[in-house]
Amino acid sequence: MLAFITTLDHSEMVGVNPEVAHEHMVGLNFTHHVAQAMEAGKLFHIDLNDQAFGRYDQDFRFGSVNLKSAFFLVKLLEDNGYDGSRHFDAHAYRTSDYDDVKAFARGCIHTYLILKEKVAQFNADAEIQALLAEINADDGSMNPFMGQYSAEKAAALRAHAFDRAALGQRAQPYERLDQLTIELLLGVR
Ligand SMILES: [Mn+2]
Repeated sequence: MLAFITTLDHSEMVGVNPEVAHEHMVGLNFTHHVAQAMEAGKLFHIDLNDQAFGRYDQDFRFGSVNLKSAFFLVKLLEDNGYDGSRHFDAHAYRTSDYDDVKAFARGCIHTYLILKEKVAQFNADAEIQALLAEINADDGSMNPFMGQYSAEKAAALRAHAFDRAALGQRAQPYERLDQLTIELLLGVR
């Protein structure tokens, strides 16, 4: 859709409205796709709900299935100053009565706000931030290849000799980072 929009006569009028459930149905990473839409300046709206991977279009209460995915989605939106609607395209269980439907709606919003607080906690956690700094350490050697595409850059990248053994030696402590994230979400951190 992002590529298609660029072909329209009035592409500035058109953006996307991605939905958590639609991408989890087919096993995709929703957070990555929302990030791509944000980078393109095309995140015009968002449909927050939840969904088991590979099932029908369930439209469950936000955060009710995959808390970690919901957390990183809220983190993406909040860290990058998304100022559009937080829209919950979800519905309560068929068994819900009127009061339970209201509890469902409150639950969507409450979970979003709890995760927003967890994002602030994640960003202020010294141990988590130290792991991120280690993982994202950058010696600048790839800088010449960054930015806009050019044939020269592509050719230089192709000719670049990567030291596979040295790259493999670099610490990538994602297990430690993920466990701390889980402990934070479980409320024991
Ligand atoms: Mn849906």
